[in-house]
This record gives sequence, C-alpha cells and structure tokens, in this order.
Amino acid sequence: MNQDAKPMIVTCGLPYANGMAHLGHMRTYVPADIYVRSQRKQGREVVFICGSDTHGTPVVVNAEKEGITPKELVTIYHKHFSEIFARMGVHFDAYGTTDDEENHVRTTDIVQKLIDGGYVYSKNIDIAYCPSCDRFLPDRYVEGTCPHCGVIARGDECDQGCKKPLFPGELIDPRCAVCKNPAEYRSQEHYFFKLSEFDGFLKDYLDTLRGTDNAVNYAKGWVTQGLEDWCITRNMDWGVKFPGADGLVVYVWVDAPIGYIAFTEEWAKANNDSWEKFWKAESKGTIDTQDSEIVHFIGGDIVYHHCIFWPAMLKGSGYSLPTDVVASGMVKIEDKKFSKSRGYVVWVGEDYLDQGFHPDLLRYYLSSYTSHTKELNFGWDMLQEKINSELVAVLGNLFYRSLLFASKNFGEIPNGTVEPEILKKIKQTTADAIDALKEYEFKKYSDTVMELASFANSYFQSHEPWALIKTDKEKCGEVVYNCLQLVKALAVLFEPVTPGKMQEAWIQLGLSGNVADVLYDEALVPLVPGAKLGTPEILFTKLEDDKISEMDEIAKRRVHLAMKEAGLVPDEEKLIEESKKGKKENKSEKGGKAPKCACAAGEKMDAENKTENVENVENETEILPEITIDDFFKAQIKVGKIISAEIIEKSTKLYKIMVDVGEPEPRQIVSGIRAYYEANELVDKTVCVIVNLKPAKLCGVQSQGMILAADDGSGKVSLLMPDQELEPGSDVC
Ligand code: B3M
Ligand code: ZN
Repeated sequence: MNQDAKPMIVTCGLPYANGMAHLGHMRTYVPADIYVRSQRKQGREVVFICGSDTHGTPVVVNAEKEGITPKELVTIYHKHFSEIFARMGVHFDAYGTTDDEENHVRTTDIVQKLIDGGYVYSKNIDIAYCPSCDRFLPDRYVEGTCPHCGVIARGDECDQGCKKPLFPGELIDPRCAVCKNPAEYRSQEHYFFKLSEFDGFLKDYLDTLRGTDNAVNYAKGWVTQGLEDWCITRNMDWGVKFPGADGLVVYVWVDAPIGYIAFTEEWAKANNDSWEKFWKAESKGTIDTQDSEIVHFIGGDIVYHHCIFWPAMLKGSGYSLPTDVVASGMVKIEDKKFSKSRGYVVWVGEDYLDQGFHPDLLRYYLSSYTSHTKELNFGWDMLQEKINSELVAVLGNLFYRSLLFASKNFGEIPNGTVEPEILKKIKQTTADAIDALKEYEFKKYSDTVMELASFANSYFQSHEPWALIKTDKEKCGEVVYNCLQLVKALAVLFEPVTPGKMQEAWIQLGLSGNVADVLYDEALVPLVPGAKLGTPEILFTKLEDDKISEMDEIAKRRVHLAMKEAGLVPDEEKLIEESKKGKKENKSEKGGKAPKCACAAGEKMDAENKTENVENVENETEILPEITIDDFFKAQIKVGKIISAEIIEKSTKLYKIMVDVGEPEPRQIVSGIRAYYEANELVDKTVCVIVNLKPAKLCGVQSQGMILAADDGSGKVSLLMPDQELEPGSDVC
C-alpha cells in the first residue's frame, strides 16, 4: 500500500432502482471501475461505492404503473443492478440502497444539522394539486410548460428543453401526469435550503475542484448566473421523513447523494474500518488540504446536483467535500439520441450479456471509443469492427501466437533476459497510461496500452522466431522470452479495462494469484525461465457477421415496435435508405427490407407527439420503392390458427400469442394488437403469419414471426384473415 497517499473514495451516480440497466449506465460505471482498478495498481487504498436510488417520483411513478409498491419495485431492480454489475466486472465494495437504515439516519442527521445551522427556512408556496386524483403532484407527477423556454417539461426539470431544474409552482398550465387532467396550484408550507448563501463558498470551491471540464466549468457558469434556494421537501409517504413535519419527505436529491456516505458506513461496518477517514477528514478548509479524496463519477446531466447542491449541503453540515467530479458524455444508439421510449436503447442483460457477449468487449468499447466527456455512439457493427480489428487482431493475436509458440517449442518459459529497449517501452507505456487517467482520459489509456501490443506484434514479426527455432534455438528462446514478458506487462496494464480476459491470460502465462491484485510494477518483474506455462487458448474470438446481423435485426424491431407502441409510424423510407446504404458491403443484404408492422397500428398520437413527429406522419402515405416478385417471396407467409393470447405484463400494448402454423409445435408471437382485440376474442381466429422472420425478443419475450394486420391510419385495425376456413400451414401466395 502507498502509505503516504490520502484515503480515496470513488463513487458512481446511483441508478434509480426503477428499470433495467442499459448502456447509458455502463458509460459511467465501467470507466469508474477502470479508474479504481488502476488506482489500486498504483498502491492506493480505494473504496468503491454505489447503490440504488430508491426514493423520489421516478420510483413511485413506475411502481404505480406496474401496480406494485415502491418497496417491491426497488427490491426487484436493486437485485437486477447488483447482478448486472457483478456480471460486467464492476465490483463495488458496497452497494446499498438509499432506503437502508443507515441512509435514513445519516440523512436525518445532515438535514437536522442544516436546520440547526440556520440554512433551512419554511415558506408557503404553490404546489400543483390534481382535483381528479385528489393529491398533490410532486416532480414527475406534474407536467406543463417550462417557464424558461416554453417546452413541455416535468415538474422538477425541463428534461426536453433547456434542462434547467424547475421548482414547485413554476410550471405553466400544469396538468397531472397520471390522469392528464389540468392541475391547480394550492398554497402549502414547504422547506427551503439556503443555497444562495453558499455563493461565495462555491466560487472558491469550484476554483479548486478537480474533474472534467464538462463538470467544473458548467458549475462555475451556474454559480456566476446566481443561485436560487432549493425546496427540499415533498408531499409523499415514500422517502426519508423530513424532521418535524408530518406528511413531508426530503426531496430525493437530498437523500440520494447522502447515500454515498451511508454506503461507506455500511462498508466500514462490514470491514471493521472507518467511514470518517473519508467523510470527516481533517482539512484546513480547502479541498487541497483535505485529508481524503472523494471522487464522483456521474452522468453529464447531474452536474448541478453534484457540483453545487451537494458540496453546499456537505459544507453546511460539516462533512468532507468532493475533490473530483468526473462527468461522462452522452450515449447515442446507432447515431440516434438515446431513448428508451423510442427503442434506441441497449439493455445490458437482455441485449448483451444474455446474448453471450463477453463483458470485456463492451468494457473495451466503452472506454476506448472516444474521450470520456464526448458523445459515445454505439452500433453493433461498430462494436464488431473495434473488437475484431483491435482486441482480436492485435492483442489477442499477440497473446495467442506468443503463448502457443512458447508452449509448442519450449514447453515452459524459455531462458532469457528482458531487453533494455523492451523494459524501457513497458516503463514508458505504464507512465503514459497512468498520466492519461490523471486526466480521466480512458481512451488514451487503452490506446497507449494497445500501442504496446502493436509494438510487441512487430517485435514478434521482425524477429521471425519460426525461422530462428530451426537455426538458433537459444536465440529464439530469447525472443520468445521477451514476447512473453510483453504479454505479462500487457496483462497487467489491460487488467483495469478487460479484467476477466487478462486473468485468463495470467493463468495461461502460468502465473499464480490474481492479476487484479498486482501493482503496475509487476509488469517489469522478469518472468522466471523454466517456469511452467498454462495451456494456450484463444482469448478473443471474432464477432461474426451473422451474430451482428441478428443483433441489428433485434434493434430495428425494437425501434419499430416502440414507435408503434407510442402511436408513431416510423419513417419507413428513411429506414430503407439507411438499410440500403448499409455501413458495410456484407451488410447490405440483410438490411434491404423495410420493417413491416408486426403489431398493427398503435394508438392515436396525442397532441404532443404529433408536433414532434410531423415529418414521420407526412411520410406515412408514401409508396415504398418497387420490389421484385423474388423480393416478395423472401417473406414466407402461412395461414395460422390462434391457440391462445396472453397479456405481457411489462407492456401496455402487447400480447403473447400462440399460433398453430401447421408445424409440430405452435409458434410464439408477440403482437401489439391489445388495443384492438380482447385476448379471448383472438382465440380460434385464422390469421396470416410471416414464419421466416428472424426471431426477436420484445419486452423480454421471444417472438417467432409476425401476424399480419391492416391499419387504415385512423386507429382502425383489423387482422388479415382468409375468407374461408383453411388448414394451418397453408401457404399464402
Ligand atoms: N438517481 C440518477 C440520475 O439522475 C440519479 C442519480 C443520483 S446520484 C446521487 O442520473
Ligand atoms: Zn425549459
């Protein structure tokens, strides 16, 4: 351990335990995990903390939609996130929930200290109230027009427009987000945190705060614009009770960051250690003189909360201050703005890990695609390209060829010494990689280390060990020894990024223990000649076109279905254009067809969606480009008889339908016709089914075909049915 270094705590923004983990989450957590692993490799004591954000309207609204209690909802998703993190190799030292006893106690303590310090006052303010639902409407329960930019916004944030935080009573023309009826404002007593008093403190603090520019500089700008006091109470039952006020809980953004402290306490209890050394560290008042380092990794959209609100709360209640705030850039999916409701989402479980992809490939992609603060675009073909040309062709190739050659020709680590040039190269790479992370440059880290792998490949190539072995075995042993030393160094250096695969490499090198536990210095420790090697195996295999096409197909169907579910018609022409263009030659075939509607049309668009999608609606009636009869016959359509139809709980629009299409087993098909047919009405209907459509999962349910329906565009939808009884399995031609 590096005894001189200050104790360091690294945290990640707490995911709301209200839905599944997606790529957007991983964009923050994977780099944070890399950072922690790298710090440990430098001998730092680091505690890595995260947990579920369980309170607030994001949770309560979703629980209400699902018809379960908030507690039940967060229990499900807390488990889900814990499992996903473990599978992704993101290892937190503590992963609690903000509903844990420790957090209730710590939050009450901090709020009480703020009250005692004179930083909290009460005031009567207008709160939206829904007369139909007979309740107050905090945050996401109310929507209306943003007073700053005029865009439709939710109660706590102008999420679609100017992104400003909004306060109770600010929305113009408020309406209830649940029943959509107009809401009224009613006066009620609430509590405010005097954020404006921290203006001077924050200016100085932000001058010393380390982190990424997209965090620190934005925050400086906001302070310059002036700070408004924060309303820190809400009318809800679910949450941490506000001390001394019945029926009020603290705003979720009070108790959520306090979770960082509470989870540290949980870690300390479990490990018989101290949480105070991080959060109650000695300090002469500035973060430079603080005896602990507190590093927050967050998404770029919650900078305000972490750089302004949170340090002010900590300062006001006498706790240590964040020393670094690292904010990640946005994520795009196939060049489209990330959007769960529009289907531009990649679920980490269902779409990635469950499909058999190794976590390290995604870890590598996320860290090396672009700078941490820039926009990251994810596409299946881009993943394929990056993995095949870098992890497979460079790193994997070096490891396998070196280990296989050594194993076959020497059966052990051959005799040799590390050449000075190679030693120098490893030293320099390590120093550059560490420097890159000082700037939170994860891409630079990966690229720097990958350059060493390229160098090693060139070394192998130019020394031609396959020729040397025939003429000078001893010299050949020297070369192979150096190649293996480079493999060892690379395993150490790449462990933070691809920990699972580097551990496999470690074992193949015949080394004991965990590569995660060794320091960077180990990269320079010479291998022992004569030591046994493990069995060489290919570490990284190519991502094949077929698999990538399958994933592309699933992604396209999800977007199509999401649009239908939202009552939107996808711009089919555009989709065809995109498919036709195809990002690569070998992909043009699979992408040539316009997605057809599996599910009949969705509901009518509401006014808001209409304005947003004028372009799509206009294209709806356009005729698609001509196809040949051969194109048409690529779709195999058969007559089927519906055996059963069941509601899919996760969706409001989908049925799981079992159809007899003349095969030994019935087909399971997911169809979006719930708004048009009762489940029992569907049973025994004779329908037309596309049976050779690539299977896809929709809302987690496998669909093996598509039932055809017609849609007149006005919301009238009808299944296509033969006009006389036909045997299931009859061809439609
Ligand atoms: N639960 C998620 C978000 O807004 C929110 C983070 C809390 S961090 C203390 O990104
Ligand atoms: Zn706005």
